[in-house]
Amino acid sequence: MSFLKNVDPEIFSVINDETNRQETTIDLIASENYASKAVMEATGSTLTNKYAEGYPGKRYYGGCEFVDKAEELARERCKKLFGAEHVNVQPHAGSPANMAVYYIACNLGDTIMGMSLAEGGHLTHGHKVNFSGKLYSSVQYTVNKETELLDYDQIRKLAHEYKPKLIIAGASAYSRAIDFKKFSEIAKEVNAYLMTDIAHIAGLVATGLHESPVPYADFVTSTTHKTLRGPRGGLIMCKKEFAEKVDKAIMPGLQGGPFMNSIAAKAVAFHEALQPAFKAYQKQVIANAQTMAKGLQELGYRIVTGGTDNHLFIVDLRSKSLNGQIAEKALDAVGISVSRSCVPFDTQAPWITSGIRIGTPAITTRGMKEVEMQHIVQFIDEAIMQRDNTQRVAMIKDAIAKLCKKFHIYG
Ligand code: DSN
Repeated sequence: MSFLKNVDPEIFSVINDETNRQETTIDLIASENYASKAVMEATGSTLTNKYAEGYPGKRYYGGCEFVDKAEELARERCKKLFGAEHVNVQPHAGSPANMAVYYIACNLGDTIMGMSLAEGGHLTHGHKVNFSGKLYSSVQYTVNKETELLDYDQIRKLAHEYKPKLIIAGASAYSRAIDFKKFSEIAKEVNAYLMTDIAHIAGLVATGLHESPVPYADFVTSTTHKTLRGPRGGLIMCKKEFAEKVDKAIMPGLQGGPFMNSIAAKAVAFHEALQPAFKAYQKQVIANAQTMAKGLQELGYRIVTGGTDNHLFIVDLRSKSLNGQIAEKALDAVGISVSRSCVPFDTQAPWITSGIRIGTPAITTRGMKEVEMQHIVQFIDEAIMQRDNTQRVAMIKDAIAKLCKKFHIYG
């Protein structure tokens, strides 16, 4: 980055510091990953200079012949990866992808039904502080109080009671498989559209390690930077019958010029995800999450739902008389990043929470396997329980930095 170093030493220094932070600490934030250097080269390419409002072959600007190819490659590769009939790769993020679907499926004020944020859903699935809860009448389903699993009987009952125009299936803090077929049956019963948001599990879905919603849902949205390990961004997949509506909802409905550099980087990520190594990676992501969840359970931590089928799990810190905020801070102090998380029916404020969410996509990209998971479990436990012992905290931090040195983020 010699140009950046000369032109803007302050930002150069910030980026260096952040790279160093990523290299020397353990990232257990379930929604993060390390995009490949190839993805980053595409993101930082000349395609950032190009305006291309419209779609391949029909742009409102000249000089689009090469970016057209990039977008066509991204669309075709994504279709192949997920077996989708139509794909729009222009959403800047998951939120506008979801917004575009609501825009198509509903009129303002219509009822939508999604999973509540506190029980593992997402802000854009109808939370009252988000556009989705302000512009639409939002009904929220939760999980079963006993099992902490999605309760399809409750979802069916709510759907029949409120008759939503759109049902949203998908989560950002749910560690078990989602039955998309069952969701589609419920949606059909009440004549609702079904949107599935697979942002978290996209990599698992792409490799067949989680049931695909593509055959069942009218719309499937995702981000591209979580388990899918691409650049930051979003996408929408849909049945052919909705193709034109989806494209129009994104442009001109919600967005202007697409980020062609990001679209090229998405194409690179889809290409990488189509390789056999990507399936092996996703299998290891799950194996690592299961190893960590079991290890923490053996140390007396309660894991929400009792374990995990995917890349993440939630630790209920009430089992150690602690809260999420304290644990997040204690882990930060030794160089482990997690995000605090509500547990189902949490009585703590969302800023405090009773849990932490732990995910393995990033550390698995570094090449860590079961044996490292066992070490990390020990580090987590000690960092939390010995958080007031300054000497011990420094020793754990040092041990973590040593572990990180063996697993470079760009090896
Ligand atoms: N905020 C992201 C997460 O951490 O799960 C989802 O958008």
